Amino acid sequence: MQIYLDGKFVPKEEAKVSVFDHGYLYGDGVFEGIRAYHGRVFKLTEHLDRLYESAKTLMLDIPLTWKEMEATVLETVRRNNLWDAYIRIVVSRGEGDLGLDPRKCPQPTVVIIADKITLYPKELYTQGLKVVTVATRRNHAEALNPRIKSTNYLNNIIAKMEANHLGYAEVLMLNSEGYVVEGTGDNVFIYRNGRLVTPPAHVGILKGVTRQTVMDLAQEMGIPVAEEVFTRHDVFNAEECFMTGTAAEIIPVVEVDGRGIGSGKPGPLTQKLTEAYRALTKVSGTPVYADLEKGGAVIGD
Ligand code: PXG
Repeated sequence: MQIYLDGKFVPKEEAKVSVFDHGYLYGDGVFEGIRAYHGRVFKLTEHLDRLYESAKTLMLDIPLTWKEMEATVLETVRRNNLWDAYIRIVVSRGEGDLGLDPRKCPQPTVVIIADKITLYPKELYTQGLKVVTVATRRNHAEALNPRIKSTNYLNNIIAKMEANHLGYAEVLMLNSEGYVVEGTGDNVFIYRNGRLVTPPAHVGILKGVTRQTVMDLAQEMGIPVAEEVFTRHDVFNAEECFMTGTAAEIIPVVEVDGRGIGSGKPGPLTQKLTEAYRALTKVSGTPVYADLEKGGAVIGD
């Protein structure tokens, strides 16, 4: 495996970062998780835009231009001869001293990993997911804005641990006012009375790339989509519920806090959107290999 680290491609064994890196010491950094399907990187522009926006808010100067980053992501996938991949970009504050001060970190660290994708078990999609809410609330946007995809995921990890402790794999997180916001690594949608609803960004969510893709697909299907706040009560009484994320794509949610959602099985709209999403991933994205457009089958360099 070849990993991009600060301007060079190095073998996995040599891809080492300093223990003085503030990404390690303080979780000071930003990241993206992106997928490639059939030799094309899905929604690369949207992921890179979000990476640069997260960095801007954290006053973190990414040492590569947007265009250089795009080219380097494609090159990382190419060097590893991958067609289907999970890509991780991490930009951390870089090496500094033991204090918090980011001004002591002159050079951000840039890492790009492209690995084989591990798919979730099929049962997750056919049987659906049972989730719970927990006591830990999503970060307040005025404390640590969830729109920043930072390398500090303790809020989500604590919530996930609470769910695990109760015997569940995933959480439906609430904000400090009790509104439903998102999962620990996925956005949430409910469907009721012919309308698809997802929480708006201002309640404190990461604006998921998959979330936007699903909203676009629903619109194309003629299904009204709204960004509105809602509570657990609205979820319990929804006809369908699902979560969206780059890794999981669209996962049906069939139970929340012991209440079965709709029929208690993955709903027909969830299934229809899943099919549409999968169809889209097959045909769209930034080509990794130059002659992909011509139907060539060259793998790697
Ligand atoms: N909300 C949060 C908090 C996320 O971290 C999403 C929503 C979905 O966004 P996209 O753009 O992927 O549709 C995410 C992203 C994991 C894992 O291993 C998940 C994410 C990030 C890192 C790891 O489950 N999710």
